[in-house]
Amino acid sequence: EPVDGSSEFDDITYHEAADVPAVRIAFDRPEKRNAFRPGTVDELYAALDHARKRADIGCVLLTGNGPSEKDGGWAFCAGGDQSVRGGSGYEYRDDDEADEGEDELVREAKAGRLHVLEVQRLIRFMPKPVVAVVPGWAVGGGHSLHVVCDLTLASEEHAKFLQTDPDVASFDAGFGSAYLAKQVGQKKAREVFFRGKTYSAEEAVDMGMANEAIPHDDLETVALEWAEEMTNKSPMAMRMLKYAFNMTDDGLVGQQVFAGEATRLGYMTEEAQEGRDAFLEKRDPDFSEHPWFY
Ligand code: 1HA
Repeated sequence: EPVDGSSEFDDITYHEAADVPAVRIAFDRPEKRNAFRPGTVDELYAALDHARKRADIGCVLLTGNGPSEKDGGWAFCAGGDQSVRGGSGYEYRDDDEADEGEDELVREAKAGRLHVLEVQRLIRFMPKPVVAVVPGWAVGGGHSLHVVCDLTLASEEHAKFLQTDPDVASFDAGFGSAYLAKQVGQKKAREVFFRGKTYSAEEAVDMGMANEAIPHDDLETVALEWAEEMTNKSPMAMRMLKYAFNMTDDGLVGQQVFAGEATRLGYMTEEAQEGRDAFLEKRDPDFSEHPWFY
C-alpha cells in the first residue's frame, strides 16, 4: 500500500511492503530511464526521510519502475535529467511544480540544484540498510546512488552499470568515485570513470560493487527476502554496524554519528540515570554502585 505523502508524488512511488517492515521507493520516470529532475530529488528525499523516521521500518529498497512503455527498457536511474540542466545545476521547470508557493529568496537560492548529494548523505547516515535494487540501467548520478547504498542487487538480464559523468562534463568527486574505489579498488574505479564501459550484473558482482545478480523476474522477491532477513535482526546492532562500517571513511562526522549511538546506549544505563536524577534532586551524584570496568 502507498504510505504517507505518496499521493503528492509525481516522479517516484513509495510503498510499504505487505509482510516485511520495509518500504519500496522507486523512481517513476521510465520513459527517461528514470533520470531525476530537481522535483524528483525533493520527493526522493522526503520519502527516504519519512522511512528514516519510522520506528517500524527497518529497511529501504530503492529501485526504478519499468519497463518503459516506449521501448521496453529497464532502468534503476540514469542520473541527472540533462534536458533541465542549466548553467549551474539542474533547474525546476514549468511542469515541475515541486517548489510552488515557496519564498522568492528560497527559490532564487535553488536556481541550479545538485541536491542529489543531500540524498546520498541521507542514505549514508540513515540508521537502517538501504538496498539498491537495480532492474536496468544505473548510470551517472544513478550509478553513484547505487554505490552509496548499503547493498546492491542487480537484474541478471537487464542491469547495466555505466559511468557517463565525464562524457557530459560532470563529476561526482565524493561517494560516486572515491567510495567506489573503496569497493572495487583504485584501478577498477578509475577504469569505470575514465573509460565509460558498460558492466553487466555479473561483472559488477565480480568487481565487488554489487552483491548478487538475480534473475529479473525474481529480483524484487529476493530483495524482500534480504529485507526480511535484515529486519529480523537487532535494530541496535544493525545501526551500530552500519555506522561502524561508515566510520573509517567518514572522518570526524563518522565518529560523531557512531558516538551519538554510543551516547544513546549510555543514556539507557542506570549510571546515566543517576547523573540525571542527582541534578534534578539537587544532590551530589552517587556512582559508587557503578564499577570502573576494564
Ligand atoms: O554527475 C552528476 C552529479 C555530480 C555531482 C553532483 C550532482 C550530480 C547530479 C547528477 C549527475 C549526473 O547524473 S551526470 C550524468 C547524467 N546522465 C547521463 O549522462 C546518462 C545519459 N543517458 C544515457 O547515457 C543513455 O540514455 C542510457 C545509457 C541511460 C540509456 O541508453 P538507451 O538504453 O540507449 O536509451 P536512450 O534511447 O538513450 O534513452 C531513452 C530515453 O531516455 C531517451 O529519450 P527519448 O529520445 O526517447 O525522448 C533519452 O534522452 C532519455 N534519457 C536517458 N537518460 C537521460 C535521458 N533524458 C535526460 N537525462 C538523462 N540522464
